[in-house]
Amino acid sequence: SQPKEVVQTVEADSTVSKFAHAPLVEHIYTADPSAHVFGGKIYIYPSHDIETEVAQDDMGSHFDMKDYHVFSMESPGGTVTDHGVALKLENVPWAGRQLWAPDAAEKDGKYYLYFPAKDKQDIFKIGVAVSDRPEGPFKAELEPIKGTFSMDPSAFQDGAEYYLLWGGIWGGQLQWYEDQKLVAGRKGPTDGIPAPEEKALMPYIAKLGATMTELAEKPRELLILDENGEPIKAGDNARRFFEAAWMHKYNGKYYLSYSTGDTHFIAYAISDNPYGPFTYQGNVLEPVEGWTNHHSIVEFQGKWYLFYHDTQLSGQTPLRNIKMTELTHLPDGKIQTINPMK
Ligand code: FUB
Repeated sequence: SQPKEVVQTVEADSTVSKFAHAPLVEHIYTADPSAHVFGGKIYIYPSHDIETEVAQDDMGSHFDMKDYHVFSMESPGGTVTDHGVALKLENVPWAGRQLWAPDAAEKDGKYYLYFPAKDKQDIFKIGVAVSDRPEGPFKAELEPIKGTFSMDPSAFQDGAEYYLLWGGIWGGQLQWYEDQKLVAGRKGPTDGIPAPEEKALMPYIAKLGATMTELAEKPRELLILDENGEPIKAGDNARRFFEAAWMHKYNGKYYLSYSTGDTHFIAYAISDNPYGPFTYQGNVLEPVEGWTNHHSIVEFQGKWYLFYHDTQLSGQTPLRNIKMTELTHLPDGKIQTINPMK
């Protein structure tokens, strides 16, 4: 049966100062908000956090999500509509557990939900589900997308081209791969993490094929360099990639933003090319309440917005709430760092 829509008014007034840094919804826990503008409306594709009996561990087992809800809003600060359950874990034939951070893309009137889940062998893969409507419900493909691994997919459209980005270390399992192949015997969050003076693990990108349900090419690493043109090192915890890769384009430049994980920043790097190399610039967002930091950046009616989460409603890391605030690109192309408390 079709889930009932829940409508929640965030603020009566639609000015930025009124909505900035307030939870967008309070009736369920939500996290990892990927936002896009489809048909003139803002659609948000978040994780749906739930309370669980699963014990906390270093691989993030306590993030035990079982479905996705899609939200929409006509304008920042306006009414937020919960369109109900868009996809359930039990309806993904290959998945075993943990529906983590998703994203979506639109092409030719069809909508594609990209999502990570652990397969029946407990290995993260990235799946895709399809709908005729931005809010779903989505129907999952029978198998994960061939050639993908790890988690946190995000979709980036550049004109007629669509790309998928992904990856995440520790609980995201990226450190278990060499040359994109799973190395037998790697099990824990640090098995396979390079030594501190070695190059950090980087996110991946691949162009999507015409069907949007397959990769059109072998995935490539998105290299992030420091100010001297050297790859960011694995021990540079305040700047190295951890998870939550997101790409946006501003003034002809490509911006790659990502979470630094254990140092809790959303950092960013800039390139002239979607495949990189990218040069580290600084932070988009300072640490939020709760361990994880995960975001998206989207333009709506000429203004830019940051979507992110914290744990304001629960005070507990696995029970998060999504938020949004305005984002500013400065005249030199840098992003003004956002303090989540202001
Ligand atoms: O929501 C589960 C995981 O927590 C996400 O996939 C990560 O990015 C972190 O936010």
